Amino acid sequence: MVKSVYVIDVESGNLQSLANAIKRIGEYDVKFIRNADDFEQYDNDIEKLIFPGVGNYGHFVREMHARNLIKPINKYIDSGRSLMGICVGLQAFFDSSEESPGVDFRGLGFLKLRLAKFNIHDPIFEEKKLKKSVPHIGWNSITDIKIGCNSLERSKSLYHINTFNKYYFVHSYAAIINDENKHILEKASKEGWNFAIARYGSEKFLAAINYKNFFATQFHPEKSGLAGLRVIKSFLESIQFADVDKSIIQEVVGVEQSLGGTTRRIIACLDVRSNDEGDLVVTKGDQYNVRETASSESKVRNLGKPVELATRYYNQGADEVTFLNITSFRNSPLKDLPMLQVLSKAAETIFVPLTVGGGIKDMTDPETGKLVPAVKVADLYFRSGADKVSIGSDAVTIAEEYYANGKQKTGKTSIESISATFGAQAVVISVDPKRKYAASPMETKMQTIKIVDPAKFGPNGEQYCYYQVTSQGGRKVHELGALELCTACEELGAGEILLNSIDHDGSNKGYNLELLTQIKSNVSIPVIASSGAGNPQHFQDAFELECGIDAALGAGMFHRGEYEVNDVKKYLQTNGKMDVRLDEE
Ligand code: 1PR
Repeated sequence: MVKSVYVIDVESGNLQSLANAIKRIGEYDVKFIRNADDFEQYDNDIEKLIFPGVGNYGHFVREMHARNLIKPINKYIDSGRSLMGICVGLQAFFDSSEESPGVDFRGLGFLKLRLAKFNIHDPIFEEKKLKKSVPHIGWNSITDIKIGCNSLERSKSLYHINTFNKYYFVHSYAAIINDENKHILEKASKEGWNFAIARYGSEKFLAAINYKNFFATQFHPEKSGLAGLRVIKSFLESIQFADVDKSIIQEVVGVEQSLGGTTRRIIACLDVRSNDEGDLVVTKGDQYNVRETASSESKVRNLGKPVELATRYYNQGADEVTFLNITSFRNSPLKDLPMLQVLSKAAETIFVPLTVGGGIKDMTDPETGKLVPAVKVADLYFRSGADKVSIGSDAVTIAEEYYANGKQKTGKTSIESISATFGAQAVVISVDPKRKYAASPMETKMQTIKIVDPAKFGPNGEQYCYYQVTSQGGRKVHELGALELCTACEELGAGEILLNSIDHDGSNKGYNLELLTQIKSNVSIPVIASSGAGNPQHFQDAFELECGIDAALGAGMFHRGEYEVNDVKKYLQTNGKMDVRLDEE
């Protein structure tokens, strides 16, 4: 008999993936509760209720109040039935958040904790003259599981959460354990609360909480691969404690954790476009030329089908999958945007974060002639299963206008509106820069890079260069540097940088390390190395940069079958002594 699982939906991000995860776990169907009336209608049937949330705490709590959900949720909990919170859903169990100060943003208050933002000036980063990337985006482990006042032995798990697997976190705020709230946590432990604790840099925070009939995770179990699916399954089957499967218990000698504690994140990227016959295919540029030869008459490289390849990379251990729609379908009616179908299908079988880019901006729906704001376009993608959207060309326009009007924020740009609604972590900026040589820094207003290796001097011996950004897939060059673009976008609320390099794209000669260093040394948000990876050593070169690259992306080398994703991870672990997620071996 198919059992129902109820999910509270306050329009806060990607619930499609959670529904897919629940269906993948067993014979369940998912029903959404959007307001008090829905609660009333289903109340007596509900045995398992999940409370997911993505993005902005204030938006989430405000919606809870606006939909009159506070009272029915409390009544449900008092009835002793099971409730699971996810991410902002966990945060709503607490009292308040620095993210949304003000009395009308009180949470459920089960614990009188106030959520705080991670500190970018974390001492263990500062001593290396680095800043900690915030949001905390990536795969991290649990350092300790407290059952009441005692630590759970490592061979046991709490709802299958254990200290060996890695879990996907994406948040800027957390219940950070500090001197002010230690007494609250100690009292709660004595009263029977259980806590899973993780660390990000030198800051320890609550990664999961459990008290009697409710349980919540700060990480996203629906995006944490098989390890995460086991957590949801344990909740649905009410398995609070269990032995850790022997296959999971692995101690790897000599591996060094990153400063933050997150693993080296490996992303598989699929550039998607329609071929000359109109089919959606995965392609790959060579310095952004996706045709088989230089001639524009030649065929578009066809490397496979988007969902098939993406699922293959997920099964190979990809920590994230990115789809870049490189020919935004300008004439496609909004509801028929081809990438929506790709994402819906991909989200059915891929349980790690999905990013989609290409055409994310205000658009006019050719069918209705109506202007559709970027935040609505993004919402369609989130509802189809995306966790992040990537903005390319529009970010260049926004940054140019931002500088032109004296760095005044309008609040109306795609970056600001999507970030404010879905959280900074949902907004990636895809940068398509092209090197420009300069004989001296005086030649340009942009910040230049001094070329150290004479073999890399310009054709006329230029010893400086800077990276001009392009839009429209490299076709339009702008008098704006990659650094200036990235700092503007960070100020406007972007949560991550996908740093491509047209010069290195498709070259198999390795990433553009000087560009990566310039950008990562000047922003406080995660930077993804992209373009040029041809072998596992290239990933290690990027992660060994002192600036602290957060993730690295590959495309061509995976599409051509030269390497699998886990080949890169095993190399990083054995050769680079780096901490990677190899949970699904
Ligand atoms: O401008 O917001 O509509 O977004 C368009 C998106 O499509 C941007 O993210 C832009 O980077 C991307 N794009 C546009 N044209 C191309 C092209 O190749 N002609 N893809 C393109 C650029 C960059 C990387 C690359 C990896 C791996 N691809 O994703 O695929 O660096 O390459 P590798 O084989 O070297 O590892 P908008």
